[in-house]
Amino acid sequence: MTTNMRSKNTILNPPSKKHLGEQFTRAEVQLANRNSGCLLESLRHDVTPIGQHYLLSHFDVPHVESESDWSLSVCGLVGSPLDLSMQQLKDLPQVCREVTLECAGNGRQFSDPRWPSMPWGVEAVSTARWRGTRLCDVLEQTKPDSSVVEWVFSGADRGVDGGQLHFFERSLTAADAMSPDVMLVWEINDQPLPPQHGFPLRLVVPGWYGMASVKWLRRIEAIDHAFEGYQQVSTYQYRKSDQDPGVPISTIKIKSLMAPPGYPDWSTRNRLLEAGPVELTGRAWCGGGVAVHSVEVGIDENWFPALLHPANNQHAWNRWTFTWDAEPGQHLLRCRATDVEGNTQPLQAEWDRGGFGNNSVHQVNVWVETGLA
Ligand SMILES: Nc1nc2c(c(=O)[nH]1)N[C@H]1C(S)=C(S)[C@@H](COP(=O)(O)O)O[C@H]1N2
Ligand SMILES: [Mo]
Repeated sequence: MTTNMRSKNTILNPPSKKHLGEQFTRAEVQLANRNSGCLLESLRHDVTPIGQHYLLSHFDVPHVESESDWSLSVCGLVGSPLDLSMQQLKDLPQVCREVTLECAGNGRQFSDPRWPSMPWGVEAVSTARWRGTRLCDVLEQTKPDSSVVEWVFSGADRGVDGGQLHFFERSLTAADAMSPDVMLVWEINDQPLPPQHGFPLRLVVPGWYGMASVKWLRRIEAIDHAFEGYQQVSTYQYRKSDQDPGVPISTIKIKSLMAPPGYPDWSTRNRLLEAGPVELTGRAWCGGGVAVHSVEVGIDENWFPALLHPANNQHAWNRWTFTWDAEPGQHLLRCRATDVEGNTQPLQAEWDRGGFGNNSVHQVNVWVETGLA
């Protein structure tokens, strides 16, 4: 961001942010009520039902009555700028893909001390069937200049963070934007996008953490330098300390979750199970075009190989299953995935200043009894 832009949009008395301890604040609970995680039982679906897909919107959901009110402008360092209606976009060749999205802040509540932001547990991950058109085809139509370094994607939502008033904007390098995987999307699970998921148009960047998939997309601009907007450089960086300039967050790390077995205890979500054989199941996924290699299930201190089922496509999660002969008593169940490059989920969360990229293992507390009626 230029000095000029920074001073223009700087708020004089921004709310201060400090790391938090054990107690959750009212502000965090308010964010948690606006932004929901997937229901863990929905992990049994290959495609997360609409309404159970996790949700993360930083500012207000823009008010858009009709897609006829919308157009996408593609501008900047291009020979032929475009202004496309939704109908013109829908007339382009369509692609439909199942893609697993995960929020980079998933697992933040386990980081100690914790950054004041959306206090995700483990649930900020889902898989949807997205329909749209390839971004690269649209970009190529504009005859981009050879000086283009990045493409900036602007959402219609605007708000304050870190004392800066800004639209939600993210960039991709010219090479990443031209990947045939990246989609301009208007449908989720065969329905028009609901308002909260980006109606009428969003970007979906398979294999990347969710922040790259800009919702309410209304402008794409070609620029000849690295974009320095707030959501690009001031946040979404892995940082070891307040002073650390950070490493940009991009693709999704190897991770897995378990669909909690048995019956939930209402307030703790701990699980009650009947003794005997029980099929444990869950999902494992990894971004950046790297496949999942294997999943292990932890029963107390022992680890066992799970059966890994093929994914529906390269951007969607895998299902895993494991049959456990549950014995009476209390147990800790865990799952741990490894990718084909040999990266394995850590047992403990690695601390990050913003609480990003926590891919530590999922833990489920169960108690097993005999003779449940
Ligand atoms: N315009 C806009 N796009 C956005 C966001 C946002 O706040 N505004 N949130 C991002 C983040 S952080 C995530 S994880 C995903 C979540 O997408 P979903 O709410 O459809 O699940 O959207 C991304 N795209
Ligand atoms: Mo996110």
